[in-house]
Amino acid sequence: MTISQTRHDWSFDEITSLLDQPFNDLLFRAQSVHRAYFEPNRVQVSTLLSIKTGACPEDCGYCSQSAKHDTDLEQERLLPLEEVLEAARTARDQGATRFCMGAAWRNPTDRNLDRVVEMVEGVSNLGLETCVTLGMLTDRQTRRLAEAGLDYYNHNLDTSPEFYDRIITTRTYQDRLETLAHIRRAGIRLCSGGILGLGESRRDRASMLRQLANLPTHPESVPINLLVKIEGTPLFGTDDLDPFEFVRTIAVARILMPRSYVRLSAGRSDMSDELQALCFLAGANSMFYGERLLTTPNAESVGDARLFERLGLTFETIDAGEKTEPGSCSRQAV
Ligand code: SAM
Ligand code: DTB
Ligand code: SF4
Repeated sequence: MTISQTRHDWSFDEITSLLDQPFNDLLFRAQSVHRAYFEPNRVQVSTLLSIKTGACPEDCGYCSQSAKHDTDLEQERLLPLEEVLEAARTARDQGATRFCMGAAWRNPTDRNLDRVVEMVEGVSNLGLETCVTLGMLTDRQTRRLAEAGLDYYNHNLDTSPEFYDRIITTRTYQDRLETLAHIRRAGIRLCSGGILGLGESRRDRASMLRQLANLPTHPESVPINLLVKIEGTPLFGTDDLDPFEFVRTIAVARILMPRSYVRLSAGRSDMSDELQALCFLAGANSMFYGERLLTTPNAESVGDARLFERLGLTFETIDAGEKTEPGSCSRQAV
């Protein structure tokens, strides 16, 4: 397959007709695109750590950390630097190349940001790529993170603009888009995707993908989460999504954003090995690895290792000083 220009002008109809294709046709096309841009059997691996847990003023209907929901979560203040670095060392020794730190804030205060900056510098000195997700940022805060050498900022659109206010009412879609623009302006790489299984329709999934694919530059990393249903959240008890819909959405993300890493994110612990294999076939080439996501358990590492062996997949590695080049096949397998 020839490598074509990436597009930023996808129409809603084009995207729904991709989602509507027969499953085999869609997967064949997604896998062909994937092979044109990436080593097909390599998966980038990130490890997550919640650096500040719970008591969040936002009301995201899926989230254990909202102060507005009555979940069993234990709140935690911002973790001490040494504890974060210890977790990062463990993640690195287990094969992660990126360490993602998440905080349950609507936005960080400048004082808190000073402490996150120390964490970013410390984790970076361990030879890991850094990612943080801290909520909304001002331009000045974003520049500060860029100066600290932050590699990625995670900020998800979560769902379509049409479905959004069924899930979150304390901030708007436009707020999310503006934070994404601040991050881009500061030259930080973007990690932005969404959650499936919120009760949205296929049209909503198409609309969310359209938002991501028509950004002026595609996010370098596109996490596709499957809702982790958490007791006490408004979305607990939502009907299960047809797993093939999840695979279809990954396949279409791969086709629309061919150079981006598509991450098979939250929800793997509820997926069979066979479903995860289909996600990799559809073009997912990144995942979270390690005991926990933010507040919930992740798929077990021993199971992941076994699955990788059975599928002949390998973890991506990074050479000292190298940074990820999306869709460039510049990395090596172990
Ligand atoms: N507070 C920040 C924010 O919302 O951007 C950062 C942390 S927030 C937990 C990061 C992302 O995790 C959310 O945007 C959402 O996409 C995902 N997430 C949170 N809870 C989830 C759940 N129960 N299931 C699946 N994904 C979830
Ligand atoms: C993303 O898209 N998913 C991650 C990360 N970015 C921050 C978070 C998943 C959270 C799953 C539920 C939990 O553990 O609280
Ligand atoms: Fe807060 Fe982020 Fe959870 Fe929303 S997703 S409640 S902003 S921690």
